[in-house]
Amino acid sequence: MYKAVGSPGSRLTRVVWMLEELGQPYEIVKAKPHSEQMRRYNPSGKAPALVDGELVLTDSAAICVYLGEKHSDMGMASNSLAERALIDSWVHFAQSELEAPLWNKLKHRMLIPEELRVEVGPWTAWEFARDVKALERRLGANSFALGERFSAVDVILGHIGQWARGARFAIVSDTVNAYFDRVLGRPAAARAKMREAEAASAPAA
Ligand SMILES: N[C@@H](CCC(=O)N[C@@H](CS)C(=O)NCC(=O)O)C(=O)O
Repeated sequence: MYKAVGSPGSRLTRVVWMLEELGQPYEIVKAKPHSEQMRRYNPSGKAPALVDGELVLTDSAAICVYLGEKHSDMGMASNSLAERALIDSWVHFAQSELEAPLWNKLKHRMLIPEELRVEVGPWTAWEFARDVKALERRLGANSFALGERFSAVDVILGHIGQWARGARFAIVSDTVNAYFDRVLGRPAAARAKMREAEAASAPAA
Protein backbone atom coordinates (compact mmCIF):
# COMPACT_ATOMS: atom_id res chain seq x y z
CA MET A 1 0.00 0.00 0.00
CA TYR A 2 1.25 3.49 -0.82
CA LYS A 3 2.02 6.00 1.93
CA ALA A 4 1.21 9.61 1.12
CA VAL A 5 3.18 11.74 3.57
CA GLY A 6 2.54 15.40 4.43
CA SER A 7 0.01 17.84 5.83
CA PRO A 8 -3.62 17.53 4.71
CA GLY A 9 -4.65 20.55 2.65
CA SER A 10 -1.13 21.21 1.37
CA ARG A 11 0.39 19.98 -1.92
CA LEU A 12 -0.31 16.55 -0.42
CA THR A 13 -3.77 17.04 -2.00
CA ARG A 14 -2.21 16.44 -5.43
CA VAL A 15 -0.87 13.04 -4.42
CA VAL A 16 -4.09 11.94 -2.72
CA TRP A 17 -6.16 13.12 -5.70
CA MET A 18 -3.91 11.26 -8.12
CA LEU A 19 -4.15 8.07 -6.04
CA GLU A 20 -7.93 8.43 -6.04
CA GLU A 21 -7.98 8.90 -9.82
CA LEU A 22 -5.98 5.70 -10.15
CA GLY A 23 -8.07 3.77 -7.61
CA GLN A 24 -5.02 2.75 -5.61
CA PRO A 25 -5.02 1.85 -1.90
CA TYR A 26 -3.00 4.23 0.27
CA GLU A 27 -2.67 5.60 3.76
CA ILE A 28 -2.06 9.20 4.69
CA VAL A 29 0.86 9.70 7.07
CA LYS A 30 0.52 13.10 8.66
CA ALA A 31 3.79 15.03 8.87
CA LYS A 32 4.30 18.77 9.15
CA PRO A 33 6.86 20.51 6.92
CA HIS A 34 10.30 20.64 8.54
CA SER A 35 9.29 18.24 11.30
CA GLU A 36 11.74 15.48 12.18
CA GLN A 37 9.28 13.00 10.70
CA MET A 38 9.05 14.88 7.37
CA ARG A 39 12.83 15.05 7.13
CA ARG A 40 12.95 11.27 7.26
CA TYR A 41 11.17 11.28 3.90
CA ASN A 42 12.54 14.45 2.34
CA PRO A 43 15.95 15.97 3.20
CA SER A 44 14.53 19.46 2.53
CA GLY A 45 11.78 18.83 5.08
CA LYS A 46 9.10 19.76 2.54
CA ALA A 47 5.84 17.94 1.96
CA PRO A 48 4.59 15.82 0.27
CA ALA A 49 6.43 12.53 -0.22
CA LEU A 50 5.26 9.18 -1.51
CA VAL A 51 6.49 5.84 -0.20
CA ASP A 52 6.19 2.97 -2.66
CA GLY A 53 8.02 0.02 -1.13
CA GLU A 54 11.72 0.89 -1.23
CA LEU A 55 11.12 4.04 -3.24
CA VAL A 56 10.70 7.33 -1.40
CA LEU A 57 9.76 10.03 -3.88
CA THR A 58 9.46 13.76 -3.17
CA ASP A 59 7.98 16.67 -5.13
CA SER A 60 4.31 16.58 -5.97
CA ALA A 61 4.57 16.81 -9.77
CA ALA A 62 7.19 14.06 -9.93
CA ILE A 63 5.00 11.89 -7.71
CA CYS A 64 1.85 12.42 -9.80
CA VAL A 65 3.64 11.77 -13.09
CA TYR A 66 5.29 8.65 -11.64
CA LEU A 67 1.96 7.26 -10.47
CA GLY A 68 0.33 7.93 -13.84
CA GLU A 69 3.17 6.17 -15.67
CA LYS A 70 3.24 3.26 -13.24
CA HIS A 71 -0.49 2.54 -13.51
CA SER A 72 -0.57 2.86 -17.28
CA ASP A 73 -3.63 0.62 -17.47
CA MET A 74 -5.64 3.50 -15.99
CA GLY A 75 -5.12 5.64 -19.08
CA MET A 76 -3.17 8.48 -17.45
CA ALA A 77 0.32 7.54 -18.69
CA SER A 78 2.14 9.04 -21.68
CA ASN A 79 1.74 7.12 -24.91
CA SER A 80 5.07 8.11 -26.44
CA LEU A 81 8.34 9.85 -25.61
CA ALA A 82 6.97 13.01 -27.22
CA GLU A 83 3.89 12.92 -25.00
CA ARG A 84 6.08 12.33 -21.96
CA ALA A 85 8.08 15.42 -22.95
CA LEU A 86 4.83 17.38 -23.22
CA ILE A 87 3.86 16.26 -19.71
CA ASP A 88 7.22 17.50 -18.41
CA SER A 89 6.78 20.78 -20.25
CA TRP A 90 3.32 21.25 -18.74
CA VAL A 91 4.35 20.47 -15.16
CA HIS A 92 7.34 22.82 -15.40
CA PHE A 93 5.04 25.55 -16.71
CA ALA A 94 2.56 24.79 -13.93
CA GLN A 95 5.08 25.03 -11.13
CA SER A 96 7.65 27.56 -12.27
CA GLU A 97 5.14 29.94 -13.88
CA LEU A 98 1.50 29.53 -12.81
CA GLU A 99 2.17 28.45 -9.21
CA ALA A 100 5.14 30.76 -8.57
CA PRO A 101 3.18 33.96 -7.82
CA LEU A 102 0.81 32.09 -5.48
CA TRP A 103 3.70 30.54 -3.64
CA ASN A 104 5.64 33.81 -3.42
CA LYS A 105 2.66 35.60 -1.95
CA LEU A 106 2.09 32.88 0.64
CA LYS A 107 5.75 32.90 1.60
CA HIS A 108 5.76 36.67 2.08
CA ARG A 109 2.47 36.60 4.00
CA MET A 110 3.25 33.82 6.46
CA LEU A 111 6.20 31.52 5.81
CA ILE A 112 9.50 33.36 5.64
CA PRO A 113 10.94 35.22 8.68
CA GLU A 114 8.93 38.39 9.36
CA GLU A 115 11.87 40.74 8.91
CA LEU A 116 12.30 39.48 5.32
CA ARG A 117 8.67 39.92 4.26
CA VAL A 118 7.81 42.61 1.72
CA GLU A 119 4.60 43.60 -0.08
CA VAL A 120 4.29 41.30 -3.08
CA GLY A 121 0.51 41.57 -3.65
CA PRO A 122 0.53 43.75 -6.78
CA TRP A 123 3.29 41.98 -8.68
CA THR A 124 2.11 38.49 -7.85
CA ALA A 125 -1.43 39.45 -9.02
CA TRP A 126 0.03 40.88 -12.26
CA GLU A 127 2.21 37.85 -12.89
CA PHE A 128 -0.57 35.36 -12.14
CA ALA A 129 -2.94 37.22 -14.52
CA ARG A 130 -0.31 36.99 -17.26
CA ASP A 131 0.18 33.26 -16.60
CA VAL A 132 -3.58 32.63 -16.67
CA LYS A 133 -3.59 34.10 -20.19
CA ALA A 134 -0.71 31.80 -21.09
CA LEU A 135 -2.68 28.85 -19.71
CA GLU A 136 -5.69 29.92 -21.77
CA ARG A 137 -3.58 29.92 -24.93
CA ARG A 138 -1.94 26.61 -24.05
CA LEU A 139 -5.30 24.92 -23.46
CA GLY A 140 -6.87 26.27 -26.63
CA ALA A 141 -10.08 24.34 -27.27
CA ASN A 142 -8.90 21.22 -25.41
CA SER A 143 -10.79 19.82 -22.44
CA PHE A 144 -7.58 18.85 -20.64
CA ALA A 145 -3.88 19.72 -20.87
CA LEU A 146 -3.04 16.78 -23.14
CA GLY A 147 -6.18 17.09 -25.24
CA GLU A 148 -9.23 15.02 -24.41
CA ARG A 149 -7.46 12.75 -21.92
CA PHE A 150 -7.17 13.60 -18.20
CA SER A 151 -3.62 13.24 -16.84
CA ALA A 152 -1.32 14.06 -13.93
CA VAL A 153 -0.87 17.52 -15.47
CA ASP A 154 -4.55 18.27 -14.81
CA VAL A 155 -4.18 17.24 -11.17
CA ILE A 156 -1.30 19.70 -10.73
CA LEU A 157 -3.04 22.50 -12.64
CA GLY A 158 -6.37 21.80 -10.93
CA HIS A 159 -4.78 22.05 -7.51
CA ILE A 160 -3.17 25.35 -8.49
CA GLY A 161 -6.61 26.56 -9.61
CA GLN A 162 -8.10 25.59 -6.25
CA TRP A 163 -5.26 27.37 -4.47
CA ALA A 164 -5.69 30.52 -6.60
CA ARG A 165 -9.43 30.61 -5.95
CA GLY A 166 -8.92 30.09 -2.21
CA ALA A 167 -6.31 32.86 -2.10
CA ARG A 168 -8.64 35.14 -4.12
CA PHE A 169 -6.39 35.60 -7.13
CA ALA A 170 -8.49 36.88 -10.02
CA ILE A 171 -8.92 34.38 -12.87
CA VAL A 172 -10.02 36.52 -15.77
CA SER A 173 -10.59 33.86 -18.39
CA ASP A 174 -13.78 31.94 -19.15
CA THR A 175 -11.69 29.16 -20.70
CA VAL A 176 -9.51 28.76 -17.63
CA ASN A 177 -12.43 29.00 -15.19
CA ALA A 178 -14.35 26.36 -17.14
CA TYR A 179 -11.22 24.18 -17.19
CA PHE A 180 -10.74 24.52 -13.40
CA ASP A 181 -14.45 23.75 -12.84
CA ARG A 182 -14.12 20.66 -15.08
CA VAL A 183 -11.10 19.19 -13.32
CA LEU A 184 -12.03 20.21 -9.77
CA GLY A 185 -15.49 18.72 -10.25
CA ARG A 186 -14.13 15.22 -10.74
CA PRO A 187 -15.38 12.61 -8.23
CA ALA A 188 -11.77 11.64 -7.39
CA ALA A 189 -11.07 15.24 -6.30
CA ALA A 190 -14.07 15.08 -3.94
CA ARG A 191 -12.93 11.72 -2.56
CA ALA A 192 -9.44 13.09 -1.99
CA LYS A 193 -10.87 16.03 -0.07
CA MET A 194 -12.82 13.65 2.17
CA ARG A 195 -9.80 11.43 2.82
CA GLU A 196 -7.69 14.46 3.71
CA ALA A 197 -10.38 15.84 6.01
CA GLU A 198 -10.59 12.47 7.80
CA ALA A 199 -6.80 12.40 8.15
CA ALA A 200 -6.74 16.00 9.41
CA SER A 201 -9.19 15.22 12.21
CA ALA A 202 -7.57 11.91 13.20
CA PRO A 203 -5.17 11.98 16.18
CA ALA A 204 -1.48 12.02 15.26
CA ALA A 205 -0.06 8.48 14.99
N1 LIG B 1 8.37 21.21 -5.16
C1 LIG B 1 7.72 20.73 -3.99
C2 LIG B 1 7.38 21.88 -3.06
C3 LIG B 1 6.99 21.34 -1.72
C4 LIG B 1 6.57 22.43 -0.75
O1 LIG B 1 7.05 23.58 -0.79
N2 LIG B 1 5.68 22.05 0.16
C5 LIG B 1 5.19 22.94 1.16
C6 LIG B 1 3.85 22.43 1.71
S1 LIG B 1 2.62 22.54 0.48
C7 LIG B 1 6.20 22.97 2.28
O2 LIG B 1 6.66 21.95 2.71
N3 LIG B 1 6.52 24.19 2.73
C8 LIG B 1 7.44 24.42 3.75
C9 LIG B 1 8.49 25.41 3.31
O3 LIG B 1 8.49 25.85 2.15
O4 LIG B 1 9.34 25.75 4.13
C10 LIG B 1 6.47 19.93 -4.36
O5 LIG B 1 5.83 20.25 -5.36
O6 LIG B 1 6.15 18.97 -3.66
